[in-house]
This record gives sequence, structure tokens and C-alpha cells, in this order.
Amino acid sequence: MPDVRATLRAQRIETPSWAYANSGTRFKVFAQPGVPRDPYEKIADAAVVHRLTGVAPTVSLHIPWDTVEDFGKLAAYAEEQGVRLGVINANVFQDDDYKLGSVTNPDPRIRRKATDHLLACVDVMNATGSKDLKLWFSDGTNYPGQDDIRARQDRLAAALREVYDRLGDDQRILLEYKLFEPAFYTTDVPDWGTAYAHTLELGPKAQVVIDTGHHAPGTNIEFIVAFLLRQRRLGAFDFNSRFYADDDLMAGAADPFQLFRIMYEIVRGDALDPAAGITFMLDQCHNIEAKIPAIIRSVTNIQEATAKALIVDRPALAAAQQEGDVLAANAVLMDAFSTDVRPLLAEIRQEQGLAADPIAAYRASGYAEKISAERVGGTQAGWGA
Ligand code: LRH
Ligand code: MN
Repeated sequence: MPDVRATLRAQRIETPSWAYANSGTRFKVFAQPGVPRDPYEKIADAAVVHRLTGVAPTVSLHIPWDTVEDFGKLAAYAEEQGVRLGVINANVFQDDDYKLGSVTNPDPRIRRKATDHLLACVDVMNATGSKDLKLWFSDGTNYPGQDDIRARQDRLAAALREVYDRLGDDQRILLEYKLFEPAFYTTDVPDWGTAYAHTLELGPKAQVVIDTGHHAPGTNIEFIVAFLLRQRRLGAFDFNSRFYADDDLMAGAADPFQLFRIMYEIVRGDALDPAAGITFMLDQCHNIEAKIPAIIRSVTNIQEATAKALIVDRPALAAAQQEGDVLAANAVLMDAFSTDVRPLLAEIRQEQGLAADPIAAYRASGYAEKISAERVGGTQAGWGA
């Protein structure tokens, strides 16, 4: 049985730079006081989350949203703040040229432009010391006949191959799938099977990202986790939660039981261990709620789901499963899920010199008031869409 406390102390959750910035829907982006105006201020906020939780030492960047003059200087600033730069996210979904696709576009000139952006993101990785390049493509079509489904897969594979061959030995591609949106008929990487097949075609330095908001309603995500782990092709998670579509709500907020079931497959697959190489990230948008406490809440929700997964009585579960005792087996899992692990996590935090309740500590820190007072003028960061 894993040493629950040691495993929880060693847990690592990466927070996304864009979750600290303004975000919204097509209807409205609501600005908030104190929102960062540049990647440095985003990193400063991420460092507060790490200082209060102890488990969020890395920050994902999104290019060009986080483009700076000197990425080495940004990496040094992050170190000073007690965090490191993590996954680099490419962005080929916001340029007018990409209306009919980026790397899958019928026009070779546009495919070249998109692929060059992905290659430029590998250069950013070399400057920041990041190991992971996360690729999500909004590419798809809206109407039957709009483009050739097969040809678009050939174009995608060609671009991925070129980027893959540019990777360093310790670098990898994390390929993200999504069922739909912004495309509404075909999406070129719509599901785990398509992403998995492309990673097999590429090689061992290509793995799949599971964004928990990117599935059809009712999809059993923990099955996908178990399957990809077994195939050694699960590279990362984009945690968030949803009631309907890609709502990007706080992880564990909409469906804490699903998050628990997912973390149980991670524990069962010995994939919490950093050696397993899974990058656990948040990918969320805090459209109406205060961003930093929402991210702290998301981190603690994942800690709670993980702690519940770690206390599952595995021998009793295995025995009940072996005996075909359906109710007993289900009860073992439900007992763990129904256990209040917050006192355990509070204790572990205090043992590490952290506040038992990071959200209360954040509120008491006065940081929200400080950044609201300081960050006046300039342009608040956002998706720039
Ligand atoms: C796409 C996505 C992807 C990111 C973006 C911010 O929906 O999940 O991971 O690039 O959100
Ligand atoms: Mn995502």
C-alpha cells in the first residue's frame, strides 16, 4: 500500500498561466480587479498558489499569450518566485488564416505557417527548459463535404512528424483531443482513439493528454485513463469540470465522484509517482469567480480526490472482485469516497509549515487587495480573441 502521506506530499499539480487572466464566453468576458497584465504577474500569482498549497511548483505557458522578449529571464523570474515554467502550449486557433484549419488547412502556405509556429514553440521549450509541448488543434469542419476527412488526417500526420523530429531527447509531444468546438461537424483530433493512433504513428516521445472537459456526455473517462496507462501513452491531464460541454469549471466542482474514479485508476496504475511521467495540470477559466482562490480550490479538490483514492482498501477490493461480490466491491470504493480526508490534508499541510486551510490563508494574506491596488493601468491579460 502506498505511503499515503508521503504520496500526497509529493503530489504535483501544474497551474495554467491563462487561468489567472481574464476569460469568458462568446457572450461576455468579465474583467476583474487585479488581473495580471503580463506573464510575470501571472507567474507571481501562480507562486502564491504554490506557497499556500505546497503542490503547484510549475506553470504552463501559452504561446503567444505568454510571449516575452527573453524567456530565459522569465524562467529566472519564476525561479526567484519559487516556481518553474512547465508545459508549453502552442496556439494555432486564433489567427484569421486558420479559419479552415491550421496544420490540416487545404492551403499548403497556411499549413507551413502553422507548422512553423509549432516549431517555434520547440524553440521556446529550449529557452525555458520545458520538456512538454502540448498540442491542441481547433481544426475541423462545420458541414459535410466541406473538406476531405482522410486528407486532413494526412496533413495532420505530416505536421506532427515534422515537429516530432525536432524534439530533443528528453522532450515530448502531448497531443490533446476534443470532441467538438469550435468545429461542429468534424474535429480532426476528436477523441482518445484518434490521438492515441497518431502517437503510435509518431513514436515513444508522443503521448495523449486527457482534458476532462473534452468528451461526449456520459463518457467513462476513467476507462480511457486505465487503457492509455496500460499502453504507456498517457502523458498528461488537463483537469477541470463541466455540467454540459467544455465548461472549464473548477476541477472536482461539477463531479467530484468522477475525479475520484479517475484518480483511483491513476493510483491503481502507480501513475502518481513522478517517475511515471504523467503531468497533472489544470486547464480552467474563472469567468465570474475570483481566480486565485478558485485555482487553490481546484488544487485542494484534486488533493482530496487523490487522498480518497489512496485510502481505497485494495486487498479487500481485489478479494471482492475475485469472488464476484459486486456489492462488496462497490462498497469498498464508496467507503473511500465517503471518507472525509480534509483533516488528513490539513495535518499534512501543517506538518510542512503550511496553513491547514490555504483558501482562508489566501483571504487573510491581503494579496487580493494588494494586486487590485497595484495593478492599475495597462491592459489586463486575456485570450485576446
Ligand atoms: C482547448 C483547451 C486547450 C488549451 C485551451 C486553453 O479547449 O483545452 O488545452 O489550449 O483550452
Ligand atoms: Mn485543455
